[in-house]
Amino acid sequence: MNQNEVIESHIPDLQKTPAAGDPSGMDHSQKLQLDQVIVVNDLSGFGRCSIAVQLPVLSVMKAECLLMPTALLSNHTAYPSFYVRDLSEDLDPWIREWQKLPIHPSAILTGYLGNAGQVEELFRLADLFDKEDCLLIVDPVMGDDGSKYSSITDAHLESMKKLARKADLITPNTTEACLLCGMEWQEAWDQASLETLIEALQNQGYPSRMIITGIRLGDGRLGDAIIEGIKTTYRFFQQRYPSRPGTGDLFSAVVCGSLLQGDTLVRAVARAQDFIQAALAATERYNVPAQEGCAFEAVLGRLIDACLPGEVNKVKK
Ligand code: PXL
Repeated sequence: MNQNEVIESHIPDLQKTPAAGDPSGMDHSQKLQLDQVIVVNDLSGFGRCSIAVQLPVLSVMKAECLLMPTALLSNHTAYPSFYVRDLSEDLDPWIREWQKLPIHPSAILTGYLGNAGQVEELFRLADLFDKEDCLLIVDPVMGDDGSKYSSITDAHLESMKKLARKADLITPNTTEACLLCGMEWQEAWDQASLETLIEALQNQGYPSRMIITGIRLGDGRLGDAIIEGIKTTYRFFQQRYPSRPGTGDLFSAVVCGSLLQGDTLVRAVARAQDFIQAALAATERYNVPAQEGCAFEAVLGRLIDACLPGEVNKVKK
């Protein structure tokens, strides 16, 4: 056997028409459809966050990413120094060009928005592209650990409240959930205080599907509340690893990819939690400084499953 034969035998013949009774059971007569996801977030060149981590995650989950960067940064803002170029002026011409293109997204996923004007642009984007069966997922990035980011003005908060009310799903952390409904933030939560928070959000017109992330119980457990109308499911685990920049972006991307593959909201959160815990565990084994985020590359392959695009049940609003 010469070497060429060995190599050839490993290359699948993609052109070959499958024989009747294909053992995979797939119907090859129909064209499959990849889901398009519009990802609106900043692009930080170093530090593993925002678009830089969401694009690979959604790609391995078989979604086509359409990118709308809200700002370019040399590295994320947890570093003492960084270069930033705000792209607020570019969003309008970007959207205008997109109107000429075959864009029919199954989801719009929003993350960091630089100012109130950018949030308003998102309304235009949603009006144009958020058609029936398109999921609008808003991660209302505004703060952490009980504090608003310094860039978040009152006008930004008010616009973000409006955008969150328009969403099909929001994924605030506890700080952002409190900002959205005006409740005081607390470090540790219990069932009663969580119920008060959820009720306040529900009474203020936020969507029936919400995931409140990064909830600390005060006994070392960390987790998420998955709210679907009157039903809330809690998923907590013992926190083994400190949080790192970009985990929120990884979380919303995995949830988005899972929902497009037909998973329930609870299953989508379970996949996101498991992926991030595996990524944090792998990160410990590599020499990755805390600011450089989560070495998700080491476990990215876990998100590839047997499900091919177009073969899954699409989530309905
Ligand atoms: O989600 C993390 C993140 C995203 N984008 C920017 C950031 C950070 C965290 O610091 O600074 C610009």
